[in-house]
Amino acid sequence: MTEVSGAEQNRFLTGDNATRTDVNQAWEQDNQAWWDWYVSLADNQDGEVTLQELPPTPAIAEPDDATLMAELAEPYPLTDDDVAFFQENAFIKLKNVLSPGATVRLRRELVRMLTAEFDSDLDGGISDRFLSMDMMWTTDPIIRAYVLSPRIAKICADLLKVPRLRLYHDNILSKEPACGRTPWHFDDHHFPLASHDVVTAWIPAQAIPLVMGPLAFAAGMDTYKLIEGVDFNKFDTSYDRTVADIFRQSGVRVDESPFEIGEVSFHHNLSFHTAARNRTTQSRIVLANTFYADGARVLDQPTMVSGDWLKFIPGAEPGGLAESDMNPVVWPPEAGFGDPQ
Ligand SMILES: O=C(O)CCC(=O)C(=O)O
Ligand SMILES: [Fe+2]
Repeated sequence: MTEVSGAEQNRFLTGDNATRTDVNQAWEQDNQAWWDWYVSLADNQDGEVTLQELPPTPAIAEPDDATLMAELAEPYPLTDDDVAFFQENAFIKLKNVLSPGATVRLRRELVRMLTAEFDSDLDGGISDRFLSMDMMWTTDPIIRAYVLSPRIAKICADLLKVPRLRLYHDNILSKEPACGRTPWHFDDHHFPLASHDVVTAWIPAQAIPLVMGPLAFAAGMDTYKLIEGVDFNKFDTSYDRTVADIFRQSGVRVDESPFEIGEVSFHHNLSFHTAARNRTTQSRIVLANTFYADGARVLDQPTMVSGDWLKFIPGAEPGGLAESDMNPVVWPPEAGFGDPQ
């Protein structure tokens, strides 16, 4: 075991995670502490931060429960070109996955949960942090509808070209005003799954203009290979900086574009992605749901970069099947989606 010098320490790490330089150990804190640590690995050399006030969202009527359920079950008109784009680029952004009303309702529901959890108003009540909540589908019927949505699950299954998909986890993510960049990474590094049939539906709960820091993707299913020789440093911003330099030098195309209301992105676990600072006075709220092909196994040696993954696959063993009551099959959908709980 290598001891770390004072200069290498990261104030968000504790215990073994702080004193060892490698990552081959369990994460020792909760998943909120994981995010606090993780965003501290982003290179933020952008000087003084001034926050922009966005125009108010136009009044949009919200769907009632039955209308919402019907919308979340309705198939999306995904084309063969969409599937080919995803298979080539490792991500795709699709418009009108949610209606404006379903997006506004999602934001209201997520704000309700975040406000209760963090005991503070959003949109400026908390500054500079990346807030996270997960497993809310198990207790909240409305979030459950968005997480288990057959509309979204079918898009994911078709993009991966797999017949059966399970839920890994839901993740409510709120990048608060002034919170800095999300470091460059690919989720293969995060999920303890021995599979490349893994996709995340990143569902914004409002439009995301550039100034709010939309998720941005390096194009290419093989682009991650450019990074294979780069050591991950768990203490500082060097990994993020090195990845950005390599992509710049290699001329990798990065899609950093705004999200319209209702637009959703889907990224493969081999997709490298990042997001800029939130330079607005509004929280950038997203529901990010991750799915994997039924039959996937857990890695032989999950690392601390997977956070508290046993919360998402309780009872799973390293090397064993990734399958628990917390990983329902979302595609094909269970009969009765939308029935009252
Ligand atoms: O929301 C972000 O900035 C990062 C999210 C992310 O990396 C993911 O959902 O895989
Ligand atoms: Fe990610």
